[in-house]
Amino acid sequence: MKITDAKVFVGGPGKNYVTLKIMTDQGVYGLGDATLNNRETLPAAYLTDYLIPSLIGMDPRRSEDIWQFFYRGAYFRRGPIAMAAIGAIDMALWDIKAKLAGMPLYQLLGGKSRDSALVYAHAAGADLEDLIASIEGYVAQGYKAVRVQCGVPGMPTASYATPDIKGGTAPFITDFSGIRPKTEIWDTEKYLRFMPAALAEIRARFGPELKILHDVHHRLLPREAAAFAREVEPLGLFWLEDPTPAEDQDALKLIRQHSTTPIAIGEVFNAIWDCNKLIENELIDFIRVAVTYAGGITHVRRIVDLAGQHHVRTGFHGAPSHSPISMAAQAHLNIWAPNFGIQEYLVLGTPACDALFPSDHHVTNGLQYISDAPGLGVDFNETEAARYQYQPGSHPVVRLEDGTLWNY
Ligand code: GCO
Ligand code: MG
Repeated sequence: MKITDAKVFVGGPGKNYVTLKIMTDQGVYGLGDATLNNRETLPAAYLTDYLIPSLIGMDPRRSEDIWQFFYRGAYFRRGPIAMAAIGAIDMALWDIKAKLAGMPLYQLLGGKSRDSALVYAHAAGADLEDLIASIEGYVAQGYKAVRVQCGVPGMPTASYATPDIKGGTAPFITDFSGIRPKTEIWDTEKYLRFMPAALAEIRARFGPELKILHDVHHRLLPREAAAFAREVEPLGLFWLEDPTPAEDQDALKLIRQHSTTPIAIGEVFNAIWDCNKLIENELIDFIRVAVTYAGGITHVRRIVDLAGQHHVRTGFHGAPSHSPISMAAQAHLNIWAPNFGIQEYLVLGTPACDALFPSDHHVTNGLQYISDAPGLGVDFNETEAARYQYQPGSHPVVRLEDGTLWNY
């Protein structure tokens, strides 16, 4: 069996999804997602210029050897661009393998460990009242877990992932007005004075059952993060995410020494080597990698297994930039992983998105139910794809009030 061709598409409804389609001499094809938010043309070029020419002619069933070939063979290993490209190939090969077996992918991983997988939605408000209304909306839809982000009084701009005005909708992270980033202003002291009390009000308002998550988005220093985690400890958060940038894995020790608030980290990691110390030293509770830029199912499964040895559960990244293909790959891992925790899930199911990526994976009452179709269980409509093209966009950058550049 041989790979005969592979094509890359960039575009989608309001997103720049990078979709890989691998064709074989037996008519079976596989799909992968290489979307790297706001750098989409780069994994696309890495695939087209460097990987696909070697891929053609290979036996698609040898997914392990193909992964090793592209990872070890590159010499310059890792990094989000290369790992997103390798990840897309890997997803597509597992799609092919499961289609050949006539089974949904989760059966090849070891079968179902649960009937459905818990997901969380994103609630956001320009202020606390606005945020509470947003949470109420998700609770009314049956969500059991909600990430809560709130505008901070006195902060000169909106905070991370919050609307500019009351009643507004939180912007999708990407600003499509061009490549040049807008600036958000950040003030740690204002945030630290406001956010723990806001979380306490949310807990009091919604009671003990709601699973409350909060994303600090890398903005605090380790000592500040430790103090924050300790202060909110009585609120029983489901998790506190990215309290501090994780380039320094040792920084997480300080947080752990001062608090039992569960810590989630890893959406920007590309490899097991970014989180092995965090996991082995049991400094985190949830690992947030994504099958896209952490090298696909083959590599993420290794991270999940390492995590499982150390009481670390999964909480895969599911920002809106992930296409239904990687969300499907994660759905299969979620239904299998013995150490599954939660899945970030933002409503993908707009009519335009469903038309581009038909599937019957679905979320009801805050629970994700998996498709039993062979493979990943998601398709790609090339006629629909022809309607879209790449649109340049960017993340904001963050500065302190005096102009110092900070972590977005
Ligand atoms: C999350 C994330 C994202 C990122 C985005 C950047 O927890 O979902 O923090 O929303 O900001 O992926 O491109
Ligand atoms: Mg995050």
